[in-house]
Amino acid sequence: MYVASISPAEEPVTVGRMHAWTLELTTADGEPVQEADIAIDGGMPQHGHGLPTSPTVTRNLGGGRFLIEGMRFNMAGWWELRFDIAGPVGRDHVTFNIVL
Ligand SMILES: [Cu+2]
Repeated sequence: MYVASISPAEEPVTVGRMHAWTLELTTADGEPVQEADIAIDGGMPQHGHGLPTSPTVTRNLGGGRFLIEGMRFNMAGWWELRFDIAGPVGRDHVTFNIVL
């Protein structure tokens, strides 16, 4: 239902540090999502553990952009980041894969 992209506030993303990300969301027809309830989950599929922190959306930056704070990766490897999005056109989810 949505087109989502994420970008870190700082690059490179390093292991062990807290970092912020921006999630950018539009509907499938390209309209920026102005309001949404967004839950964040994730973990390392090869290790069977979740995220070491509980990142949350801390600010709606407007224009379909949402600030996510409290993210930390405590080891190198393959991480999944899952976003559960309840917005104007319904509820959907997206998973990003990140290799550190
Ligand atoms: Cu791990």
